[in-house]
Amino acid sequence: PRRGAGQPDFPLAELHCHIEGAAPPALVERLGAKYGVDVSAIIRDGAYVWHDFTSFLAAYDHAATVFRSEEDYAELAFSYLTDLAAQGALYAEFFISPDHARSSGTEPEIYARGLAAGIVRARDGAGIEARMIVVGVRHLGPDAVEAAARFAAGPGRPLVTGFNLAGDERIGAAQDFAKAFDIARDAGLGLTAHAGELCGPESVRAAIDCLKPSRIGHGVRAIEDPDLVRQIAETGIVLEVCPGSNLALGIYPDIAAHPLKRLVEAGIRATLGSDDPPFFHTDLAREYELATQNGLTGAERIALTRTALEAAFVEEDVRRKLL
Ligand code: ES4
Ligand code: ZN
Repeated sequence: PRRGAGQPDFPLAELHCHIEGAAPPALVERLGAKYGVDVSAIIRDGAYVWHDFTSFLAAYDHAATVFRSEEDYAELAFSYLTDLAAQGALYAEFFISPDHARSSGTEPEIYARGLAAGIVRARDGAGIEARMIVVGVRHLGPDAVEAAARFAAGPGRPLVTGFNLAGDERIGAAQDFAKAFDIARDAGLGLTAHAGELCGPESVRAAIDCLKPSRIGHGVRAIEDPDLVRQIAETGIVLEVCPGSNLALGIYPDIAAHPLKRLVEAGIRATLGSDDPPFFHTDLAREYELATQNGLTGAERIALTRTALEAAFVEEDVRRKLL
């Protein structure tokens, strides 16, 4: 493990990372050249270029189109997970999107199979364990999100253990996606949903009430409603907090303004995630450093990892070995 100055001396884990959002710009440029896809509009001087959430999503969508073969996806998952293991992580869950697979001309089955091969390779090579969570993209509408849920629920989806609602939180109502979550729940998948990032506490409330997830992606803007903070603490819903992402997107102006410490002090169970690390110039080790800068104690940071393992969508025998 990478253990430089200031690196935590306890294991890390993350539950919130979008796999195409973890693609190193150099890998996207290499595959872009291989497949004749011009990526110069989204990568300049080796870094992704975007200026707000909408243009970030567009850059992400474009980067995703250069991953085409089963081996491209295996390489993507392997590179993400071995880098994470080098930071000291022992477990990760990452989001996969059948809609993004299709946009690159890849069958979602091939996409999931390639990514699963990357997980197995990283487990054998670096000792890190991982599972996949299928996302529906909310701005594509309820029918697309239901189709994603049906894909996640389908037979023969090795290492897929959860379902999530991603995309633009400002589009559509949580209620519109209740049927997709019923499909995923009935298939035995773990449930999480993005809310309380671009929109406020009313969005978190709607996600909890309509979709009944055990975890919320981000959820940080729950801090704006003390009754909601109490409810989340009392019910034990876990927040997948991504401070570096929030800073990059300007949700908070600086780390001192971030509500992580206040959420933890209110008794909310939280974990850390890197979300889309190279897009947001972050990685999981930096997320733990940001937690320190936000005022979390050593014990509170260790609890972030423990909560991740407790809230992970993983088989109980594997969880027991990790804890
Ligand atoms: C997202 Cl669809 C998607 N991809 C990457 N990052 C995201 N954040 C929210 N939705
Ligand atoms: Zn996310």
